[in-house]
Amino acid sequence: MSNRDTIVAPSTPYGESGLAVIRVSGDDALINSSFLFNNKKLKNRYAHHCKLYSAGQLIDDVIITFFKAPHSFTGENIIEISCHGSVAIVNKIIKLLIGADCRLAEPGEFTKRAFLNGKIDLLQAESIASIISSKSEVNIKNQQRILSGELSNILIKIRNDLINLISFIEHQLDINEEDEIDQTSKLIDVLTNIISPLLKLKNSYNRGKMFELGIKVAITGKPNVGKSTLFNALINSDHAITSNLPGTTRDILSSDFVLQGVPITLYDTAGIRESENIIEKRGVEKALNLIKRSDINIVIFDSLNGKALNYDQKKNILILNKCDDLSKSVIKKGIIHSSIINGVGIDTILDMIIKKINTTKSSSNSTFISSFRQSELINNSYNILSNTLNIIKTEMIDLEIVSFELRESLNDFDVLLGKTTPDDIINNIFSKMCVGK
Ligand SMILES: Nc1nc2c(ncn2[C@@H]2O[C@H](COP(=O)(O)OP(=O)(O)OP(=O)(O)O)[C@@H](O)[C@H]2O)c(=O)[nH]1
Ligand SMILES: [Mg+2]
Repeated sequence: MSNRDTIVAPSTPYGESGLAVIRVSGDDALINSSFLFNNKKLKNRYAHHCKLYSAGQLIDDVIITFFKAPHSFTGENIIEISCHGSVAIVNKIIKLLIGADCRLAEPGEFTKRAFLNGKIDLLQAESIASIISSKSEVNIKNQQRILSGELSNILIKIRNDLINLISFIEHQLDINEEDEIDQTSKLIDVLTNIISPLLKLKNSYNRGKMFELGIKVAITGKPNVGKSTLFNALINSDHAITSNLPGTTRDILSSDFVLQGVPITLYDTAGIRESENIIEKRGVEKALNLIKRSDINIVIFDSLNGKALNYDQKKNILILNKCDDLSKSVIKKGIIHSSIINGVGIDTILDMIIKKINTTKSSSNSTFISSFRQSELINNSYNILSNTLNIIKTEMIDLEIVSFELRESLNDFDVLLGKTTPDDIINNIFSKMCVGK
């Protein structure tokens, strides 16, 4: 157990609310806070109804729960005070605790202590931060899997396999040359098995990032094809101005909604055409830029005015609009025929967005990574291991070099799990969390 000082912070946001929770953590949490509840004896993991007094004045009627170390979130003694959600009451209780040798917790310090006390590893700590900030059900589901240790277990298994492989190679290095048997095919097999789950994780990053941050869907096309009309229909509001004058939309408009648990940011853009008007020109530049950054582009063509062009259908959803004689939308040659103004085709377009998302989340039942830190380390170790495998396959191998490379990669796993992560990186991870987490 550590002898860290006692920290205190509200764990719920400041403001008017039914309840607010204040958390106190440290070896001395009980000693430092017991004056508040008249030194009442607290049973472990039991909700106690108490009245808090200061200088004979009632502060609030509260529920106090005591979590005895080491079976608490931080691994230290924790006191959780559930009071009425008034800023004045929360401030008063915190002020009194600070006067009794507690100090205000830094952002993420409770989670940092859980990490430092070995309750969770760094991947699990990162998943807590992601869960708190996430609006995406798919991401939350994945982060909960990481929090329960799924990603850690995959990486621990790869790390153990690497250690065994290194031991095997070091043993080979100790054997006399005349007793040596060619182990190349064994090395290739073992290393291939180590690399395979790593490659899966490496490839999951783009998908993971998309589910954590949401998916950008841009509505694009020539002027007057009905982009803003579709934008309004999809978000069910008259947010964008529509008119029969080509060049109505100039700036990019955006709106957020959630589709099957995935957060979507939908963008309406300026119609793309050559223009002498400096403002319209700027709008077209912005639209072209957005097309590059978006995950999905809805490209609209006007059936009354020109033909749908052949676009790549991987990232694009193609729509031929103003097919006003249709009672139901049809899809011909991969192009949705719609009459957006009459509400025909909206459902088909939404279905198509879901279909595109689902192809990208094809294996959403397996754990995916969404953190840049994790992705960089996994990429690095993947590159080292696959280069080493190629060398073993193609050249006369020098086992000393192989062993050196494997150790390099081993280091990435230790940093990933937080075993040897530099302090500044650890501080950076926790400081991004909120106070009280
Ligand atoms: N007939 C018909 N008209 C439509 C349909 N959808 C939109 N319109 C009309 O087409 C005109 C242009 O629609 P907008 O949504 O403003 O087109 P836009 O692509 O955003 O145009 P810009 O902002 O100028 O690029 C408006 O008068 C709409 O009412 C449709 O399905 N059928
Ligand atoms: Mg428009």
